[in-house]
Amino acid sequence: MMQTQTKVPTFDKAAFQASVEQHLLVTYAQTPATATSRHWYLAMSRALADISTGNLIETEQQLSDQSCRSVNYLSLEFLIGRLTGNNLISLGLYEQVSGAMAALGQNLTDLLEEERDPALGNGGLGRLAACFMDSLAAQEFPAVGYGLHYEYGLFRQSFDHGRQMEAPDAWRGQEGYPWEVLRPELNQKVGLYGHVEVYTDDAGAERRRWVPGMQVDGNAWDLPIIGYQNNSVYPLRLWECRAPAPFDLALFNDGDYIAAQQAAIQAGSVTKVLYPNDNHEQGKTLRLMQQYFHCACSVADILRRHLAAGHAIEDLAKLETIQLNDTHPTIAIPELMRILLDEHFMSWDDAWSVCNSVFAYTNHTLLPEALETWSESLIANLLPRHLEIIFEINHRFMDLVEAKWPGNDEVKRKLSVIQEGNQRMVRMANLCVIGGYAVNGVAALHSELVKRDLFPEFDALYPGKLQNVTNGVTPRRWLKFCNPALSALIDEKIGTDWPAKLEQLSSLADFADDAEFQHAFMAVKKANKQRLADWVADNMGITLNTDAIFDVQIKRLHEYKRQHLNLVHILSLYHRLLNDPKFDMQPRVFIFAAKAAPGYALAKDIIFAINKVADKVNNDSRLAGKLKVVFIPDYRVSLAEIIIPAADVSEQISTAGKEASGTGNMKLALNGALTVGTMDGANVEIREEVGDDNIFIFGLLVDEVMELVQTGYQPTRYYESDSLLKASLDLLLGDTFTPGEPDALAGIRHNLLEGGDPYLVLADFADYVTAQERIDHAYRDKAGWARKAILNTALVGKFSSDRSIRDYVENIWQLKAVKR
Ligand code: 26V
Repeated sequence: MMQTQTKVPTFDKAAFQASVEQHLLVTYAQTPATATSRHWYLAMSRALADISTGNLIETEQQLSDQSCRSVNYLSLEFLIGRLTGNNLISLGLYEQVSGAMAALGQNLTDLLEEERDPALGNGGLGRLAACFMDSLAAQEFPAVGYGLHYEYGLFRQSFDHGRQMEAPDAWRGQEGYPWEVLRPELNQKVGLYGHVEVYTDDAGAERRRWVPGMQVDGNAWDLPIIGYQNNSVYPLRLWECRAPAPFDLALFNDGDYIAAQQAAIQAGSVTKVLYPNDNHEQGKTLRLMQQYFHCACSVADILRRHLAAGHAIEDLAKLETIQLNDTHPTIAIPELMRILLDEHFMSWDDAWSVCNSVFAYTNHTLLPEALETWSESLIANLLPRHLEIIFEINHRFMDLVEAKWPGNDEVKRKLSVIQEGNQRMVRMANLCVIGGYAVNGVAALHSELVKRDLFPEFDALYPGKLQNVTNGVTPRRWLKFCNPALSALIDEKIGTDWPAKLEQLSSLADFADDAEFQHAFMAVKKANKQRLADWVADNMGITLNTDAIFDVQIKRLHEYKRQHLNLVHILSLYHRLLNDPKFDMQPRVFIFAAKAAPGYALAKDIIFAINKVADKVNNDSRLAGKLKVVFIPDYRVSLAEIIIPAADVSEQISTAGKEASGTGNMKLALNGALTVGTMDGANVEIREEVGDDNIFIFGLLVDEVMELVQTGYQPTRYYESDSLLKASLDLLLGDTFTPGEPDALAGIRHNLLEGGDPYLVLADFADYVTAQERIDHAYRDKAGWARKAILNTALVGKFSSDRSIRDYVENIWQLKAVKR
């Protein structure tokens, strides 16, 4: 066994205990005699936050003193998950604090369960931002995360007779979140509405400036991002909007008192709630206010830091880069232009060259309904000066297009920031590509499709600007913390450096055929399955057999992710178990967890259908326990941390070309689950790493999907010619699963047949069934399965977000690590 040193700060147990008791008393008005577990958790976390806040301030000072180049990660979402347990690992204090709390009569594991997840994101994009912050801090690449301090995070989900119900998520509780610290010295003021004023400056030049109609306050809350055992702490700075009362209504909107009041009320609720849509843009004013508020506060803070450190405004791009997480913070581009032009009086060309070397943009989806456009009239009303600047950017860009493709109006129409029509729209993605120095997709395949299908002309116009950075996940949270038993086993075999150097896992491959290691590895898996089974029994009253295959699909609910393909396969198993005496299968538990956007009716119908099928299947004694279906409510980071270590099979079954990357696929493989997946997103690269024998690939390829759609896809043909498919879909008719309510599930069947099956579920069904049969067969060979599972863990080191961040650093951001 290799032994390695980790940096652990000295820990004064007595002083820490005193600090916890001090917080109990002073912050929460409790004594050890009156305190509940929740009070103990709060006081302990505050005591730890005292340590990290000190390190945060010192790190900030050091980076400012040394004039270090930093990345500013702008994201409307940071799905950070619970911080306390993870921070204990990063601080290297898990064992010590566990001991200190035990001596106070408290069990650390129980205390950690008291923390509510800060659910400040919807799914993949927000979770990626959280993993990236962790990896920036772990590798000490100077960074600030900028986001919003939503009062309510993503809604809490429950089921009422199988239907999704939504409730508000007041994640901070009554006492406030113990890890956050308010930074009043960083507050900003943000304008909204108003008009553009033309004036003559002292030199006699005509100038323009924005006179906002109202102003709101931006309050800065910092959460510490603690570097893994290195003492660097970076801020995740979340802006909270406060509307100062009274409003200057006369200035804001002469005459229309009611409209002015309404706008003022809206402005006061800018950061009330996270928008729960994932991949669907609705174009609401409040959402644009959120985006602008986020950008205005963040850009102002970046400039404040830059100028306070004594740098010239012209040198901004030398010291700062701004990464836009999808198009949600696009308005930062015209905002920076406005400040440079109107407040620093730079020439257009100088201002533009600064912008052009500061911003970079990540694209996370090709789905047309998710590509943001904002109506010109809405922007004109809320941000009149920004619209002028957008027009000027576009005007100059059109000259560039004309120079490249003289007289070609079609290409101009396509590339223009302004989309013509009876309502003119501003295309945010085009603005990002034009306004920044780099654009990246999030997996190799996705980045190719960005170049080939989404932005081919931009690729021709700006060679090299369109790049790839394959996503990754932090191994600290997604292996070391969530799977302590597997982590201990890995430590024993290869030492303890792997959480910061995940590529080292590859040496585990040497043990893939070692019977003893296989046994130990599968014993850990079994224990993790038991932990999940206990959770399900306690919270849902369903008993699970841990000898069964745990087959997991956990992600947002969306048609393109095809939870309904999984469902139709389950129906086919149900049909065969009941009707084909020769059919046999390994016992399987299908586990789902997913939230549907509250306005997405079909997604909610799919949840309902899975829940109804689960009710029937789980209680049908004819199935002899071979088939169980569990839909775990309220999917969130802390649930993923229990489900992922327990998974045998990882469902990654999106229609090829639709899932930009996926990151759950990486977490599951890292924890020894075998993927059943399409050639989509990062599945392609996972297959490259683990090898064809250790993954179950099925389905149409991207180009086959496109060709089938172009030549006229007819799902009914598949239905008519495949008796198993027909029988499975016909189970959705009648009241087999909805006693007394016939055809309650027929909407899904209708979508797949008459509705044209937009995501080609039926086209991929037969191949999916075959892939599932291969899984069933492979699982019967215990040693063979163990080998595959071990090789998955061993061979996915590439998907550490540390590697993703190094790719950004080397190919886009050009940063240097700064050690504390
Ligand atoms: C879009 C919208 C539209 C407006 C309302 C709010 C909202 C919120 C989020 C989104 C973005 C959806 C894009 C997204 O999450 N993409 C996912 O990004 C992951 C990280 O790169 C990637 O792994 C997933 O494949 C991709 O679907």
